[in-house]
Amino acid sequence: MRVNKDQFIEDFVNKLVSKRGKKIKEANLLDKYYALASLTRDYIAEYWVNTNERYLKDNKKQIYYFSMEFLIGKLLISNLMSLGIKEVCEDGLKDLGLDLNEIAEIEKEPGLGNGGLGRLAACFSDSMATLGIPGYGVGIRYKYGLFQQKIMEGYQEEFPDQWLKYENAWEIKRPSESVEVKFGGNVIITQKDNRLKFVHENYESILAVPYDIPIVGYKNNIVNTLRLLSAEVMDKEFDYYHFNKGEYTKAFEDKYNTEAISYVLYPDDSYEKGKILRLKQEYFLVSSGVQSIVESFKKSGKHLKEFYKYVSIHINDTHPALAIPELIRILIDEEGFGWDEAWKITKHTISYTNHTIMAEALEKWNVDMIKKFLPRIFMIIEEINERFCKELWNTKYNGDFDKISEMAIIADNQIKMAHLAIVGSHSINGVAKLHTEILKRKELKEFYNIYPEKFNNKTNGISHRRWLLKCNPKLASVISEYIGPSWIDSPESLMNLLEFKKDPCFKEKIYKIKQYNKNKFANMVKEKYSIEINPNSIFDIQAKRIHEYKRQVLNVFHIMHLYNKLLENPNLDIYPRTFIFAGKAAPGYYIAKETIKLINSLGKKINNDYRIKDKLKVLFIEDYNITLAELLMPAADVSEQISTTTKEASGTGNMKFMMNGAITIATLDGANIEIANEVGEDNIIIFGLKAKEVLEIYKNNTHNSIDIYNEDIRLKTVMDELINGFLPVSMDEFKGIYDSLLKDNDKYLVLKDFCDYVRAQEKIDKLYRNKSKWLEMSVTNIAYSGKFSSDKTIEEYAKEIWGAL
Ligand code: OX2
Repeated sequence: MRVNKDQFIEDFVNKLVSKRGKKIKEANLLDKYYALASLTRDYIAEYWVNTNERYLKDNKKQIYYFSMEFLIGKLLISNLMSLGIKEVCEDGLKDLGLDLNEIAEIEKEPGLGNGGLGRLAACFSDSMATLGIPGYGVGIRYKYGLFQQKIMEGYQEEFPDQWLKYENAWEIKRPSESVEVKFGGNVIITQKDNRLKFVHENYESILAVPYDIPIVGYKNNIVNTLRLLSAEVMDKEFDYYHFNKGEYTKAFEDKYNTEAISYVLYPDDSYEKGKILRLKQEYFLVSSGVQSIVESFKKSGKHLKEFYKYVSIHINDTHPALAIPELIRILIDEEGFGWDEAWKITKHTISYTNHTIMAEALEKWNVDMIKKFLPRIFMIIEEINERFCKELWNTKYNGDFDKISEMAIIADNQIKMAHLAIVGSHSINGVAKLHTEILKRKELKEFYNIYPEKFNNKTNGISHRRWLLKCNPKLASVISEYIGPSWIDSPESLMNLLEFKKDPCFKEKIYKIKQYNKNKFANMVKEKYSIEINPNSIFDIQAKRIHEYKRQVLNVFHIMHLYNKLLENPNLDIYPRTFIFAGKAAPGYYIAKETIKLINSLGKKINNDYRIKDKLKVLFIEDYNITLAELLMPAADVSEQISTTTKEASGTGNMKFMMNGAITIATLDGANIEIANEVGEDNIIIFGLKAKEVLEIYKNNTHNSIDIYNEDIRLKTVMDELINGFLPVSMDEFKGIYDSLLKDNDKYLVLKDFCDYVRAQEKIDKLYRNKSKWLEMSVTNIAYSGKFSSDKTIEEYAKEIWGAL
């Protein structure tokens, strides 16, 4: 868009008056933020309206991306950048004596996601808008996002994330587009004209109120919509009968119970507990989403028979898989379709992404629960199951009861959501090549055998606009200086940087930018934690959810080992390193919380040990979120991607670090493999067991962690230090971790990979000393990172799954 500085200043000053009732002199930072955000939304509005109008006219396929999580990050700066007016605003504000970054910092980040899955949904939304794909995000407007993490005495403490405490400057509430979602009750079946009729009775109604957030395409005048739904009571705000009796809690009980549906995001990443409230959240999302889509489709005048030709509904993992029976319900009960046609329309409309093979993350709902809260939906799932089992019986598995019960959607009083998603959709994709292969050959092998055409791979991607252009402006600008700005529209042209990988002048610039970003980070650490870190040390970062399979403990063991070596010989020549950790643990995940305490205890001991002369520092930065990630990625020298091979479906942090020039130390897991294939083995440090070896170990149970413990004295020393008083905690503080590794035979193969990890870390120490070589590697990584832009991934989804390009 076009706005000049004078116009902007005038608009801003006026906005401050109209929105906040203040003049510049009296306005505080919050006033300035809300005035600027509101003005930016005004600027966006025109494009938003035009985009919606155009989508209606164009007759193109509309994509609805259903996700329980959207981790979009702060929006002010990125929206200004997408509008192409960031510089003008910055200048205008400067003239007024104001600083854009200071104002932008006060924005509250919507933490509506746990980690990779939610951030992926955000990157995809960004890419769809930028590519001009009519894509809508559909999610929940949780009143409280992922908890705020504070570290107290080394322990994680959780606090409510009050991101809506003031107001959300970007959203527009649309009460007139609210829909009713029904829970509970019973279904009456009647017969009329040879057709069964299903009438849902005695249900409880909840209102789903949409709030729309603009998703601004990058300098293309397109603005898509992220629709977040909030639960409200239908009509009766409170009960006068109880109120008059002075029973205030009772008077508001219904309202509270209803609204609780959209209160809190479940803080579990790759883990499902099967709780009723979560089930209600999931159905609330899909029912309101699907109802609105059908309504707006009907307004277009087209026949519902053709629904799937104009609408794709994509489900982000199985969490929104109830969209399948919900669409069937609407088509049959409300629109009068017969089963066969409703089934066909639904299957062709829905596609599904699987994000994990870990058993504890696979959703299973208790039959009685679904029956009670969603009686009609249960009937439909039963029907799908019956027809599917019959199909198996009549085709491939005649007489094979075991096979059929293994593949059934309903078995052992449970509904398996992955099976429902596979049977009721036309496409199932994994999120990296290895992950998709494991789905096809192992975890979902039986389904692949009968539906090979449904399975496909779509390796994850990240938005290079947020993860380079916005978070690392200095690097972005030097890249444009050397290869021109075309990489912003076509990220694969970052490859042109390879030409400069041996250019000393270019490399020096890259070095200086990294130093600048490291200094910025070090200053934050000093200010916030009063810890001095050496910006000339290697910044070695592991930032992600705390999970046993991600193996933060392996990283810790290596640090302890280095520390032991230094205690033995304080003059040991190791390159100074700062180990930085960040990430949240699910509040009920005991070992993950112990791991946080372990990192902090180790940090306390090492950071205060003068004997090792500041060669090592260990930091745990609290409250990892998108905002912190935007500071961390540009400051990293080393990116830790050390999951147990086969367990990390893809990873996306790996791509963000790489894009900012960090060197990855990694197992050949998830998308690490594809990163390694791009940059070549000289530009990434690979260690550890290969997928085949891990699968073999799991299959034949050939692994004994006690043997490894007894054979490797370095490892034995480190392990014993967990429980012998070496760390400044009670002796049994880390017994849980210790036992999981020895008594429980180390499910995630930490001990098995330790030796090779130490070797790989020694390689890093050597390589970093060769500045020229290191920078060459760093440039190579940046150059190939364009291949992991979510624009490319979304193009593949659009062409190969949605048929929308
Ligand atoms: C995550 C996966 O663990 C991660 O490997 C992947 O990169 C990300 O999704 C995006 O695809 N919950 N979170 C995930 O899976 C589940 C389930």
